[in-house]
Amino acid sequence: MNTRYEHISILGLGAMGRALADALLGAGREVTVWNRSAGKAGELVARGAKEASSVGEAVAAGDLTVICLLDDASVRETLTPVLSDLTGTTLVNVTSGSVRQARALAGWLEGHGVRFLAGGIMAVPQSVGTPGAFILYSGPRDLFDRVAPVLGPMGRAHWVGEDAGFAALYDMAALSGMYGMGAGTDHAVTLVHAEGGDLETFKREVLRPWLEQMLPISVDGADASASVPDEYNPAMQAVGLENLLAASGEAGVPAELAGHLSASLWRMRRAVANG
Ligand code: FVH
Repeated sequence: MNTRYEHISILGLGAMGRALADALLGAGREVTVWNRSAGKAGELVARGAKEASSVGEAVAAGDLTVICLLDDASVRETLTPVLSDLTGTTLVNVTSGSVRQARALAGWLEGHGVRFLAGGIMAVPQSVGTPGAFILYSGPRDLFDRVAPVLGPMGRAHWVGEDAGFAALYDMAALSGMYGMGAGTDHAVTLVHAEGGDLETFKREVLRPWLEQMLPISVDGADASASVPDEYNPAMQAVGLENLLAASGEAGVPAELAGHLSASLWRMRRAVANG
């Protein structure tokens, strides 16, 4: 197969779809856009994009279509009416969803003769196209190899396997890490604020350097069995977490904000109980 992917269509002009289209236009790609509701394409059209009046028109215009909608249900709702026109097209879905949704979507579309890649965006709209942004893809490696250079301006393309579910798997798991970190940092500043500490000083002089020191240890030491290495002394960690939870309660921080600490405490107690 020697399809040349020179013209890219984007379905979905939410914050992320607009950022993806903008990055592709900035790199000189030919871009056609479509959105369910009107009024979101103006700036992109001013920058050279074409606006399609229907999903079918958008898919037909592009050599490759990137789908960036709210969720799996909206992707299916959008593609179902044009299913018979999708045979022989190339679709890349970067809409967030579960692993099983991604596998089912791949099976459904490949069953209708679509060349399909699943994606997971490791960027926020304002970082799309910057050096730190990357996008996970899973599905056929040969298709990824052809598509990656074309979509590169959206974010560094990174293939994670033939299984269509893997982009979603790594995306969701990475988001779990991010939300865990966010829960910890939100709780940290709430505690400092509640006890009258200086937030700017705390963030700059304590939290950031501490987390920079701990990030590699935390990531490299992460363990799927939820066991705790002996050198971490789980009994000591459990006492420390109990103290931290007590300090949080004394300061009047809502218990819901300390849920991540309860999870860590559960893990330490389990390690102690398991010897
Ligand atoms: N924005 C972010 O920070 C994150 C970063 C990581 C990846 N996510 C995922 O990207 C998908 C799109 O996110 P978004 O930020 O563009 O989201 P919205 O701005 O809310 O835009 C949603 C678009 O989806 C369209 N849409 C919703 N429901 C339907 C439907 N039933 N049929 C057709 N289109 C639908 C919506 O259209 P409209 O409301 O303007 O008519 C927007 O185009 C998402 O999976 C994130 O998890 C972003």
